[in-house]
Amino acid sequence: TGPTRIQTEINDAIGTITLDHPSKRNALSEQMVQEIIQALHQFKAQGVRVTVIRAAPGARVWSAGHDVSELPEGGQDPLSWQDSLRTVIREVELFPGPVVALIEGGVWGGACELVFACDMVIATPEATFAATPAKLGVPYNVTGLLTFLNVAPPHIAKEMLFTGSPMSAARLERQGVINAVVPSEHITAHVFDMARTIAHNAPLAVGVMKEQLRILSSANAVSANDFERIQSLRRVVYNSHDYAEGIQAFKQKRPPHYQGD
Ligand code: KFV
Repeated sequence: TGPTRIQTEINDAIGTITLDHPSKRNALSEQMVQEIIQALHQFKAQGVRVTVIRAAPGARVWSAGHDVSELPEGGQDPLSWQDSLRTVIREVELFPGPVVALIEGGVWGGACELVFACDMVIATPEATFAATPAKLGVPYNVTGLLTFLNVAPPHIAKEMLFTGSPMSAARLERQGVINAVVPSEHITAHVFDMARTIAHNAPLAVGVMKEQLRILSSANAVSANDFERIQSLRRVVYNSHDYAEGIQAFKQKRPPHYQGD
């Protein structure tokens, strides 16, 4: 049986992954993530030089982010090493060629980080990007915050993370956070032109530059002591009443009541 949450295609050494689970707004469930990872492995084995990740043409939601029904309700790190979002982001970063995000519609939460972790991002004027951990009470993890800091100026990263509000593609393009804003009728041609240009270049050189840039951009030294302090602060958050409240409120489709404990 083939994938059911995504569609895949390879043409001229360009692989396309289309997120295609509109009934759950392309939420990044364990199953969706496993299918994306399998596609990336298959692309690598078949010599794909550039991968494009998109939603179905005309989608109103690119992805609703982490599947909240799969987040623990408390007492456990929701974004641990094995978490599905963390796993798929590592796979994108380690894919041996560029991964280009083609964005139509709303990008939410963990999907916003996944998109920012891609090597290039092209969006339609209607696309929006929301970083939502503060909306749900989630203590975001260290590498996750680094994804934001590596692509956004600190004030923009903070505005996104502290407000959780959707930010327009136009504003993010002005800030250099995304590469281009292209109307929906031209975005596919634009992205595949870029992908073809890259695919005609020397794949080993491109892949090795990607790997060097990945290593350089995560070369921030954090001491063992500081890392353990951060983990203990995060533990306070995911053990809090507010974290459980945030997840339960989401599942019950009601606004959360946060009290700061
Ligand atoms: N997880 C699980 N199910 C989700 C979901 C999600 N993130 N987003 C939507 N769904 C389900 C929703 O429960 C409903 O299921 C169906 O998808 C359609 O959603 O069984 P049901 O009731 O049919 P609707 O009706 O809400 O769709 P719509 O009115 O079109 O609104 C779309 C959208 C995206 C605006 C809305 O679904 C939404 O606000 N979704 C949640 C977006 C969000 O806050 N994502 C952040 C998730 S937390 C996260 O990623 C992380 C790691 N973090 O730290 O914040």
